[in-house]
Amino acid sequence: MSKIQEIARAVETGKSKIIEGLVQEALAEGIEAQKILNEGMIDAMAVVGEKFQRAEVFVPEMLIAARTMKRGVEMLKPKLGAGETTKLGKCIIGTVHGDLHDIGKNLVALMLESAGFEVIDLGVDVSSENFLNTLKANPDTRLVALSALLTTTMPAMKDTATALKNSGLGSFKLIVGGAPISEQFAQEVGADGYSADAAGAAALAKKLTA
Ligand code: B1M
Repeated sequence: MSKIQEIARAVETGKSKIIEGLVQEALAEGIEAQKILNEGMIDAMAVVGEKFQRAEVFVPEMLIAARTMKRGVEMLKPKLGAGETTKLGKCIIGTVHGDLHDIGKNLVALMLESAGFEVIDLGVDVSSENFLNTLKANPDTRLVALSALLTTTMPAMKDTATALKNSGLGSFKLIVGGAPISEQFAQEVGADGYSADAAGAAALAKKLTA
């Protein structure tokens, strides 16, 4: 079994105690951090999702897999962040109301930070009011980034996007993303941009705020 396969297996089966060692070994073998993330971890989470759909695993197993991935990502962080020194301004990010998924959002935050944004991460289950209040307190915000992982929280994303766009606060760009989100939905909610993944979100954010 390759190191990447071992990492994927550890994420899938929630072996959080061994993940750090495996990631360290993979890095020592010269495997790129992005490859470890994509093929070892993100793909493994997709497998967990498929198993959940087939009722082969349940919420506790998804949670343990998520914890394992988070520990693994912590090890990759220094390698994933390009450490750009350009200052691109403030960015507010959060997962919308009703939604507790944060791994993808955290990756987007990490990429934005390494692209040069000062990231204000509001966490998960973030209400429109919380986004608006944070924007009020930070009128120099250049970017607001919304994440949603559930089809059932897409309406909350729409509500938040509408509230932000109608607030008349600041002159920020709005980007959205997450597994159920599409370019078309992004346009429907009045976002300035959509990206399918974290690296794309950072590139898009840089372009929109340039
Ligand atoms: Co949940 N869950 N979950 N879950 N979970 C999904 C999303 C699901 C697809 C699983 C499935 O059925 N196949 C399904 C949603 C179905 C749907 O809505 N169509 C689902 C469900 C149903 C649920 C519950 C309702 C289960 C229940 O209770 N019965 C429940 C809801 C809780 C809630 O939020 N209110 C629930 C709970 C959980 C846990 C808490 C146990 C856990 C999350 C832990 C955590 O995040 N801290 C969890 C997990 C782990 C998953 C899966 C297995 C993995 C998600 C993940 O972290 N992926 C997921 C299955 C799947 O995704 N295939 C699933 C890895 C991560 C890197 O990818 O987050 O997609 P992702 O991020 C990507 C892109 O989407 C993008 O960039 C990242 C990659 O670079 N991206 C952005 C994300 N945000 C972006 C923002 C951007 C741009 C790009 O711009 C701003």
